[in-house]
Amino acid sequence: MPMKTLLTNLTLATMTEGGAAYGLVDDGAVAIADGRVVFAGPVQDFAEEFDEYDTRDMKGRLVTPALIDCHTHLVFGGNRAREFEMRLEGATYEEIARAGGGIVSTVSATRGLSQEELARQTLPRLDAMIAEGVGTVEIKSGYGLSVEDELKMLRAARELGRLRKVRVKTSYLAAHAVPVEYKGRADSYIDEIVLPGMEAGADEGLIDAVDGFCEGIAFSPDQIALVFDKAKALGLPVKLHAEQLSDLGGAKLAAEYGALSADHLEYLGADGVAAMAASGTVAVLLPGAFYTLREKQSPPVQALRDAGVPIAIATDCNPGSSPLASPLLTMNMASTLFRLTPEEALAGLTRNAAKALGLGDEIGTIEPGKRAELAVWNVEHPAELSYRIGFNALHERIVG
Ligand code: DI6
Ligand code: FE
Repeated sequence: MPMKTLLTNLTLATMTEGGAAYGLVDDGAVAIADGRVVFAGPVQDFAEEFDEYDTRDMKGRLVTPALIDCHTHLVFGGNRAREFEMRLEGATYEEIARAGGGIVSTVSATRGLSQEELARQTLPRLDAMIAEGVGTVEIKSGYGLSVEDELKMLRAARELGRLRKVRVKTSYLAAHAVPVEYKGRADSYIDEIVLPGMEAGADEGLIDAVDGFCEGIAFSPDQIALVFDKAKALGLPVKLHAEQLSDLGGAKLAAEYGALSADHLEYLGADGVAAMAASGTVAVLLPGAFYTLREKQSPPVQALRDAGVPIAIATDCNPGSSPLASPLLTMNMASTLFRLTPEEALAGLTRNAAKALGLGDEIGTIEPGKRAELAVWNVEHPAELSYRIGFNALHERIVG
C-alpha cells in the first residue's frame, strides 16, 4: 500500500471511549500515513488535500479496529477429542485432570513435536483467526512444562508472528500444571523449572508477560506469588488465570501485583472486583471455556461494570476447555451467555483487549497516533458482528 492512504465511503466504528456508541461515524473516512492513523472521523472534517492521498472507496462497508485475541493457548500438539467424549459420558474436567488426562496429556503431545512442527500445526488455527479480522494474538506457553519445551513453545509462537502478518504477544505460562515427573512436588517444580525457565526466556527476549493458573488443580496463591515475584524482578508484566473453577483470591493477588489482566473469573467475589478496579486490571472473560465445560456460574459482569473494570473477551483457544478459534463466535457467546452488549463484546476484542496486553496506546481503537490495523466488514451495523452465529462477514484486513 502507498505511504499515504485515505479510506472513504465507509461506516466507522472507532471504538473510542466516551462519545457515540461504538464511536460510530456514518459517512466516515480514515487517513493513514506511514502505518499510523492520522485522521478518523466524518469525511467532511478531513482538512488535508485529498490528492496527496491514494484514495480508496470502501463502498459503504463497516470499518472497525482489527480484532485482538488477548488470551489463547494457540500453540499445542495433538487434540483432546477423546476427552470430549469422556466428558459427554459423564466425567468432569477436574476428574479427567486428576486422572492424568487434561493439560498433562497435551503436554506429552507437545513435547513430542519440534519447534517447526509445532508452528506448522498451529498455522490453521492462526489462519482461522486472521480470516475473521484478527491483527494481534496473544499466545501462551504452558504445555511444555520443562525449560526447553516451554522455550520451544515460545519460539514457535514468535515464528508464527514472522510467518503471518499478525502481531504475536507471548505469555510464559509454565505455572499451568504440574508435570508427571514432579507429581506431588509442585514447589520443586516452581523452583527448578518455572523460575529458571522464566529467566532463560527473558534473556532470549521470548516473554512479553508472565501468566499462571491459580486453582485447586493447579497452583495456590502462595505459589503464584513466587512466580510473580520473579516476574517483577525481571521487569515483566503479569496476568493470571483466576477464579475459573473456585474462588482462591487469585484476582486479588494479581491486582496486588498490578497485573495487566485477570482471566476467566466465573467465581470472582466482591473483594476481587474491588481490587481489580483499584489496580486497573482488565477482566478477560472467556465464554468458550464456560460453554465447553457447561459451567453454570457466570462471571459477575454487572459488578465489574459497576466498578468500572474494563472487560475484554477472548477465545482461550486451547485443546481442552475451549477448542474455539473464532473471535466472532466468541462475541456472540459473550452476548448470549454473559449478556454483554454487542458494543461491550466488540470493545472486548478491541480497546480492552489492547489494554489487557499493555498495548492500549498502540492499537484497539481507530484514532490519530494509533497503528493502522483495521478490519473491514460487509455489514451495516457493528451489532451484526455479535448477532450472527457461524457467519464470517470479513471483507479484508488492512494492517500497516
Ligand atoms: N484454564 C483453561 O481453561 C485452560 N488452561 C487454564 O488454565 C485449559 C487448558 C487445557 O485444558 O488444556
Ligand atoms: Fe486459558
